[in-house]
Amino acid sequence: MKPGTFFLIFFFIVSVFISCQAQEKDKNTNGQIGILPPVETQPANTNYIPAFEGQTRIGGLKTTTPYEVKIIAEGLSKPWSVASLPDGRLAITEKAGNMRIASTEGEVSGKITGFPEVDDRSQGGLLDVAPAPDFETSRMLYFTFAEKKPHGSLTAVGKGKLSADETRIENFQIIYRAIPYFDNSMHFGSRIVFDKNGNIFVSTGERSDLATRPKAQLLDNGYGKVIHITPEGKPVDGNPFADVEGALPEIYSYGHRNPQGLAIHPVTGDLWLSEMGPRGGDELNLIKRGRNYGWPVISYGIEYDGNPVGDGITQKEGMEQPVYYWDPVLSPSGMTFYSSGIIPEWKNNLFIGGLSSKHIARLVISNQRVVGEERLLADENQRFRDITEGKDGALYAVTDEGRLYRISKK
Ligand SMILES: [Ca+2]
Ligand SMILES: [Ca+2]
Repeated sequence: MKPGTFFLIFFFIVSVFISCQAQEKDKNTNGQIGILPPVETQPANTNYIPAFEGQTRIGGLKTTTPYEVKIIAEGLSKPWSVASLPDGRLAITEKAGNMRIASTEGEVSGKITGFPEVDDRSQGGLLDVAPAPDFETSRMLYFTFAEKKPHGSLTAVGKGKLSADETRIENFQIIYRAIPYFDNSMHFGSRIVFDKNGNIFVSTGERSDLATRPKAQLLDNGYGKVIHITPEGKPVDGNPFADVEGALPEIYSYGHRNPQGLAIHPVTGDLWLSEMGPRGGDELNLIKRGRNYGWPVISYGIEYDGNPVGDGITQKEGMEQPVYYWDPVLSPSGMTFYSSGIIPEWKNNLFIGGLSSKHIARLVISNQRVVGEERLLADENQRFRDITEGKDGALYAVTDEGRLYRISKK
């Protein structure tokens, strides 16, 4: 064989191998990989080094499918959560302590009441809502809220039945409390998702105070945790710390700061969580049973006053790395995976509402890593508090300013 022929064959084999690799990637990401410059162009707060390539400032990408953005309702009062009901309508909580139901055309109901008193100062209030998996027959809805007592507040989970005339939540029952009570109005988390067995994951915050923050690392309390409970509020059998002396049996993961986003991947079933960092260090985490997510020992952020958090370290043995982090900021709140085929390039992408960043982050995820990032609705100048997938394959998002958006195929 002439050397020239040899090299031709060699290059042929290499190029077949490369194209197979590319096809493999296509399957996982619908062909979407960030090849544009990263969407973040602002200087970072820190010069911390990522633990692996692509952990922050991944390549950017841009949706090619034409889509339209519509404000379908305005004037909501600090909506905190939006969730799709089985009939396609949207359940929306308002922070002061009531719910509303909106149609996908944006007709909004009156106030739906029947909740206990909530601590709606600052970051508290009536927070997340999720319909029970059997909502169509049971009409049960699950909520998180900041429960108010004379001696303080905490993140609580409650449930109640939507009345036939849809004006009240009947027989509201508190099924879980992330103890102890603490008298401030910060870092309550919190989101609820149902797993495939009908049990509930709930994220809770560490209440922000320097006195409460270390509790995120301790297993004797409900601060800075992912909690795994039954629909009755009991620890799920087989939880990781059930046999650990002094540990709360409902804890599933720990070491979280203020997780306001929680979603299950529609194909892999993986549980993903977003949490607010301090200055810098907003995180996206893949939640695994019994793991420690590091706060406040490791962080890619700094204190608001510019000092390091703790020892100023980003990695430690026995503590999980975020899959992705933002510095300076996303301020991640509610999030959802997109599972519909209506906009095929969005299938299995993660959409996260950004508060102070004022956009929706679209992340393409492949093999448990972020491989592309896009900013959506960045011209709207809104704090995006929650986003959900509609039964119609559109995305619906609520903002602190009171808007309900519909983002759908043109
Ligand atoms: Ca939601
Ligand atoms: Ca962390």
